[in-house]
Amino acid sequence: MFSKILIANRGEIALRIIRACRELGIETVVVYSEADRNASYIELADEAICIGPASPAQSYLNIPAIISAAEVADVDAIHPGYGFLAENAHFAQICLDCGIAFIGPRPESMRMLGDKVAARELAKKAHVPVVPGSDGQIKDEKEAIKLANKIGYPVIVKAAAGGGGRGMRVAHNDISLRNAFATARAEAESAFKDGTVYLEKYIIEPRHVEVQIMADKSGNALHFFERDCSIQRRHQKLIEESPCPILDERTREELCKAALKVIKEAKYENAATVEFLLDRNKKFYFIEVNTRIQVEHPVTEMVTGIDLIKMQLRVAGGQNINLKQRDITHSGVAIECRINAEDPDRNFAPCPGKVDKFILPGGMGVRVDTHIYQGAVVTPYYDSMIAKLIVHRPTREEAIITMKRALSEFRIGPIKTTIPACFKILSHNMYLQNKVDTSFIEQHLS
Ligand code: MV4
Repeated sequence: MFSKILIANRGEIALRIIRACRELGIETVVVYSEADRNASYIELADEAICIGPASPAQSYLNIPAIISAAEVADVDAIHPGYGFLAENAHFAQICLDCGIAFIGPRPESMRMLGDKVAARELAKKAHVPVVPGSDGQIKDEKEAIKLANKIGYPVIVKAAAGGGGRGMRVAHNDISLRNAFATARAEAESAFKDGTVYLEKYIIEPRHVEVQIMADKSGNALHFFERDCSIQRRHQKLIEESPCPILDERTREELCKAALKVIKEAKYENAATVEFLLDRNKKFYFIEVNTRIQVEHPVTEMVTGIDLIKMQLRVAGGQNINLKQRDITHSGVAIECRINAEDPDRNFAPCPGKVDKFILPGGMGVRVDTHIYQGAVVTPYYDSMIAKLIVHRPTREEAIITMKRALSEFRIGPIKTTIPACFKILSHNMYLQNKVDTSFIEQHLS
């Protein structure tokens, strides 16, 4: 097991990782930018090292500065959290080359699954359903049009290097497909320096369902059931829940087994999330794999009772998972609301500033993961998420009631937050009746 690790991240996830390390008896070194010098978790880490100015390129993405800090502090491993360098295979490789463990998958797995065309082919090889579409990449407009006419419109052109919604274009006919193909390719070329694109049938009003996986170095892989993340705005999730409220037990088991097949085919290790789209007939289709721990991991922790960050640290340190799949059960319903420093009345524009008022909710079934405190300053340099509010109750109805109660207790001012937007969604009939899909916010909250 590791005796000391470096946390290459900030905010609530830095605090979350410190907490897991403390329980495992692992010393922590946190790196921070000049903008984060007053961060709460700096007090809680065993050591803290400033790695540069506020701009992410000069601090949290600055590989030489982070590796230097790791060398100076003499750590065994680096935890990348999510975002920043978490899915950067080049960074993971440098860690290994410097004799520092990377708390995540092997660089080769990251590189392979980061290529959505390769991931799709891997899923096919593992006999996991993928959205009908191209075999490998699409080379030109002619090929795209021929395939679109075979599978039927609408179709979606996606960048192989994309993910999270970047470099995607929908087309409804041959003419718009010419345009979609050219713009998706150009966008991919400029954003990722890789213009490779592929084509899929466009699934109308899907739900986004993802399966949590953990795998050790000996090839033991377990699933931790699914999360429904359909409440998103512009590919930013706002509310997540587990289990997915519209899945029957049989489909759930098939979905989770399918996710495991993909992970085993990839000989993957550490935490992963396998993403699927669920169509109106509740048929699921693999879309991509995220090779990191995700923001919404706490909903899975609450329903399974398992600390996923501690598990990541153990398997990265070489321990095998001492559980069988049947030992992993889920009970009740967990919901997470992301509290972002954004103004829902101004199109969710970032709303940085000093937090003068900060009163936390609590009570039965309530968990808050946040690094914010009264007097903290939310800067404009990073992601606007300032807290995650998670509830865990026996039923969905009770979880919604508790979440609304907790949201109404949560007082943050004078900066604006997504608290009122979350409250509105949780009060909406469509949400209560499980009639939401990924277009819900655009359709009902604008
Ligand atoms: C799709 C799709 C419909 N059909 N693929 C968006 C992010 C990326 N992970 C995949 N995405 C989508 N892929 C096919 N074949 C619709 C989306 C999509 C979406 C997916 C999940 C959550 C929110 C979304 C919002 C818009 C589009």
